[in-house]
Amino acid sequence: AQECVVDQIPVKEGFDKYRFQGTWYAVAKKDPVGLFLLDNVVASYKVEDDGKMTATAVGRVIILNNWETCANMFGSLEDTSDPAKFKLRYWGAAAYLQSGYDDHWIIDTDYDNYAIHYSCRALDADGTCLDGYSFIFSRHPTGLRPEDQKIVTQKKQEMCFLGKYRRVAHNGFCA
Ligand code: AZE
Repeated sequence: AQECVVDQIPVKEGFDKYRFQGTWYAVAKKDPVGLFLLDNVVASYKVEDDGKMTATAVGRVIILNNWETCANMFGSLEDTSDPAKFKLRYWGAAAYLQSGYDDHWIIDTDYDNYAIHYSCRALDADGTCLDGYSFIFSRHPTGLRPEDQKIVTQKKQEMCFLGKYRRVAHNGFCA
């Protein structure tokens, strides 16, 4: 009965934002409703001197009338009582890009190879996620190591997003 209730989805225990710093390549994503980063998504996290985590992200987008560009995005992550659960305030380098305030949960990571991100934007009446997105990140631009794929599949299931992901291509478009 608890299945898929957002509040019950396990997150990384004792998440260490310092070890999470640096570059992460999106290898797969589950899209939310509406505009989103299409591919060539690379995120970079940093813990500032005051202990607050910030992030940048780049990715190919198509906005308004089929205009293809690279979105340069910025974010600040607000801590919550759970070290793996943040609130992400984000905005674009240009005004025509999106801004927002989303959950930013780290479901699992080994810090050196893979990370599983989750964000639910809207809850259904039963507590399950009505509109959410997720990124599978790798430290390696070439993708996930075979030994990490098993863990990722298991976690996709726990997020109730299994079968909803698409591969994220990297072809140098935003490099
Ligand atoms: C995330 C990594 C941490 C930093 C940021 C992220 C989210 C970015 C978006 C961007 C959407 C842009 C659109 C532009 C037209 C989670 C990838 C900022 C949600 C749709």
